[in-house]
Amino acid sequence: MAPRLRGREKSAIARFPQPADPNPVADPRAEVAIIMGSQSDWATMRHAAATLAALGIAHEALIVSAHRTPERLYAFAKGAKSAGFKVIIAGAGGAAHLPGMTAALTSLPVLGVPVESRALAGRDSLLSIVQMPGGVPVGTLAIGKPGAINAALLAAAVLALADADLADRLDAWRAAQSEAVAERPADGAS
Ligand code: RP5
Repeated sequence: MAPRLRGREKSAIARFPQPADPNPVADPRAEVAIIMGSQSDWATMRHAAATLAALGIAHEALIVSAHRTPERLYAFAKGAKSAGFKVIIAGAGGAAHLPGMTAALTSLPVLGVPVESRALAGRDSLLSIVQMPGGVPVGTLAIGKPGAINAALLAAAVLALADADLADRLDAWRAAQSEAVAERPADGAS
């Protein structure tokens, strides 16, 4: 049974408007939800948002903490499919149970991004997310910014299966990436 939510808490999750900054506008077309355990995760997860934006994929970023806002997590995950999301990207650090808990509550694909923790450089996050027992999968990406970018690219690949225009944009993105790689290294280049 869904938890009973009170006034402010209830309105905070209605079609998942933003918890303040930095991404305050709910987009009714959003197919990808980017959730994260804390505002502090945004420095990493913003790279997923930027990659989706570059590919023209509507998305929504939300703070949903498994341990600080468990009822928000429950309401989000149970309602994500009917809200129109098709893929969930979940970033968390430390004892990072957000992706696994989300996957337990929805049949949507969940991609987990281990956020680089201060104490253990993200190894704790990685192991917390990647070691799901068989039966409830979380697709786990690399620690930090590369994982956030790749989560967005994987989400794009999933959506592109049913969206030929997006498939073309994704191919173009990959081609541009290839073209940007010089054949020879040079001093001062990055
Ligand atoms: C996790 O705890 C979050 O995902 C974050 O990576 C970590 C630290 O959170 P803050 O203490 O910075 O809010 O829940």
